[in-house]
Amino acid sequence: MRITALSGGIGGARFLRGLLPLLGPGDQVSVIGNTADDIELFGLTICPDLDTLMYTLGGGIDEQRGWGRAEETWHAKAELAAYGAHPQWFGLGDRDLATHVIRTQMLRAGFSLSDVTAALCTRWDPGVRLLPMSDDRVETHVVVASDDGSRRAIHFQEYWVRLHAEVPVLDVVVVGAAEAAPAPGVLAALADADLVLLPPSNPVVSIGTILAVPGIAAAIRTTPAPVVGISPIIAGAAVSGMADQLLAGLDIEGTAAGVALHYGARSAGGILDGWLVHTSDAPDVERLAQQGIRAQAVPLLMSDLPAASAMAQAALRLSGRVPA
Ligand code: FO1
Repeated sequence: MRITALSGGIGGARFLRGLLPLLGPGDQVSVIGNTADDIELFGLTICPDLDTLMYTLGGGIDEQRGWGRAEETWHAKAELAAYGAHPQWFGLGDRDLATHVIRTQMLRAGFSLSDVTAALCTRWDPGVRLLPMSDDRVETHVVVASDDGSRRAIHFQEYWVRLHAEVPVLDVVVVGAAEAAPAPGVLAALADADLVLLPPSNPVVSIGTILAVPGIAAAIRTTPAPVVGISPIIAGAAVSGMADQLLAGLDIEGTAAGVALHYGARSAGGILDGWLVHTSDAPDVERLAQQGIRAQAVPLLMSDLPAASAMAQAALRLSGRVPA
């Protein structure tokens, strides 16, 4: 079975880590990773979601943070701060830096982000084909209100890491998306899939940014594969991260059903066939059925690997596709 998943960082990576043990030798997984979180710092190109997927599935992730490397040290960060280098709010660990150095070196040599990602994955062997959503530069900027009432756009990482998503969101702009092309293999991974999954990633800055790349949403709408998503919202709150604030800022209903309806039923021109909601959101199942989305209420708290596998199992069952 060929499974293709769209994914951001921590939530999507942990879900996929639960999916892989359910699969057999005849199954293969392609992951289309969000690159709109990417940021250039100290001359280095950093791809947080691709790295979180690669480290989580490759066994190098720091489990407590959910991002960056295990057994990390922060000497380079301290040295940069000692020089007064900015920004100092983004944590670049010593082990993690090697990934950014290799990536930047290869990009400067003319390799595409897809080539770089494949090269880095030969070390980490994540067990999936990890595809950037695009090889072109796409960057999420969040429009926030300034103290003097004016609006300003800041990089998503500044909004999230420096401001802890504590300022009201007026808009989210995915800079460069309209001019970007899907990376090689992305559209085929969707058209040729036996199953397309939307893990519980952030619907605005992870899944939404992937869908903003021209051609990708259409490929999901037209794939013969069933499309099944997992709600990142439980009882009206994001399990982690800042989805609540972003959904509110964009006037999208911040509930399990609200996110599903934002994606839309495929029968109504959207991208979803099925949607898993947490048991506490069981009332949403009927509401979604009336809108053409087949929903099911199962436990969605991804507290550990078995919980993630149970969620993945429920998604496979809901899709009607069981592994070989
Ligand atoms: N998240 C933080 O909250 N603080 C950080 O200092 C930080 C550094 C960082 C470095 C590399 C990397 O790959 C991810 C990093 N993240 C950090 C997480 C990152 O902001 C998020 O994982 C994604 O951008 C959102 O999913």
